[in-house]
Amino acid sequence: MNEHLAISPEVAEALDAGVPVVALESTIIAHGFGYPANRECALRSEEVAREAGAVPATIAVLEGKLKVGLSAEELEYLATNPDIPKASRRDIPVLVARGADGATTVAGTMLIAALAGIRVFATGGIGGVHRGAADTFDISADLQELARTDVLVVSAGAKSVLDLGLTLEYLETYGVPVLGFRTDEFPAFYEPSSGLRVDTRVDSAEEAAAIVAAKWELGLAGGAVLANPIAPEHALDQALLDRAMRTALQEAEAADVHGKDVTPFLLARIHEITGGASEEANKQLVWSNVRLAAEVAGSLAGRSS
Ligand code: PSU
Ligand code: MN
Repeated sequence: MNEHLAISPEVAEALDAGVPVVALESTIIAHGFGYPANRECALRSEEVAREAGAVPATIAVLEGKLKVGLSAEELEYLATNPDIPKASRRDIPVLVARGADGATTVAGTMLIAALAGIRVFATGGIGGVHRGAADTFDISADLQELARTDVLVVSAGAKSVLDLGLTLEYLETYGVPVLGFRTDEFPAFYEPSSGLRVDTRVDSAEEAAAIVAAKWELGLAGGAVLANPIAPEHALDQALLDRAMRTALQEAEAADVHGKDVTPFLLARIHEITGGASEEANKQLVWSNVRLAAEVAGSLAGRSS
């Protein structure tokens, strides 16, 4: 066991007993929503995992420890301190050495989940290739993490503020399977479809579990994306969304926002411009992803017993 890991007793017991465990990230808590929506999203996510038969393991770096499974107080601390920095792969050694706090991104959460032996992780949306990346080189470290770390990430696709076509190309190049859950298209977070096809459609949690199990049995390192479209009744109005995205992208450019600040800036502006409608959609899609992740984790646990 890694000396920097601090796994909660409940998660450790579940892992020992082969009970399904679902990892959850903390950037979404510190930077994905305002308070108290972030707290509600995080607490309800844990509840949804439990209702679906899995133990939730929310992941963050606290006082230099890689925490797997947080207390209610720790969740509250993350929800009320937006100053806690995003923690991706490159940041984690710095935080550990300094005994500092970090809210883990998809990349950061995946690598800590893998250290703890957790194979399934639910989030809202993954990072991706940003529009204009040919000039800025802004490609989320989430994609490289998917290429190297053995964790299945359940997400509602990615936001169309990103270049979704290039994001899929990148994942293809790095050998990351992208599975559409009951869809032939890659979902665009607030919208069930993006107009871009995925090559593999799965219609059940078992099918997704069988594919990642096969990948890892073959010794093929790296993760996979299970792309779960937002339910149509929770999807955002297309015109409102287009307007919000356009404005947010223009403002980011005008304000010269760079690096790890880009994604939180865009998310916050979209939430503001859509007047909370996107926040509700965001919560609903996260909970749907947690439910599906718990089912896949259950199916994987069943396969290995
Ligand atoms: N996309 C969302 N919501 C989020 C994020 C992305 O719709 O909260 C967060 C995730 O934690 C993701 C991170 O891993 O942003 C990606 O940041 P960057 O683009 O800086 O890699
Ligand atoms: Mn970036």
